[in-house]
Amino acid sequence: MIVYLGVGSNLGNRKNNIEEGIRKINRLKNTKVLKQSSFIQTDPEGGPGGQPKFLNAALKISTNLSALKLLKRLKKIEKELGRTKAIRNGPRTIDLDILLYGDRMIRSKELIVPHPRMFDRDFVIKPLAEII
Ligand code: PH2
Ligand code: MG
Ligand code: MG
Repeated sequence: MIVYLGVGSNLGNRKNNIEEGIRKINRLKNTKVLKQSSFIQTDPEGGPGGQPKFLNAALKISTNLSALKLLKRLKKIEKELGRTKAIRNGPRTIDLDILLYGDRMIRSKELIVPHPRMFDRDFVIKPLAEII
C-alpha cells in the first residue's frame, strides 16, 4: 500500500525529531520511506497561543501494515520521541498523521482517512504537493 504521512514538530530539536521519526518508520516491518518532502517552517494553526513555530514535512511510504496497525505504530514512535501532553493542537515533539492510505476511505472511531483537515492546511498540502 502507498501511504502519505504528514509530519510536524514544534518542540526541542525539530529537525532531529523528524529525522529520527523517519528512521523509526523505516524500521517498521515491511515498511519503507520512499520519498520525503523538504522541511518548511510554518506558523502554528489553532491550539494555545504563543507556541513555537512548526517544521512540517510530508512522506510517501510503502507498507504492508493495515491502516490501524500503522496508526498504532506511529503513535508508539510519537511516544518514543517524547510526545506527552494531549492538548488539542498543542505543542509536540512530533506528530505523525496518516493523510492518505492508498485510495481507501476510512471512517472508524480511531481513524479518519483522508485526513479530515488536510485540505484546509497549507502546512500539509504544500509539502504533500511536492512529492505526490
Ligand atoms: N498541527 C496541528 C495543529 N496546528 N500548525 C502547524 N503550523 N503545523 C502543524 O503540524 C500543526 C499545526 C495539529 O496536528
Ligand atoms: Mg496533526
Ligand atoms: Mg496527530
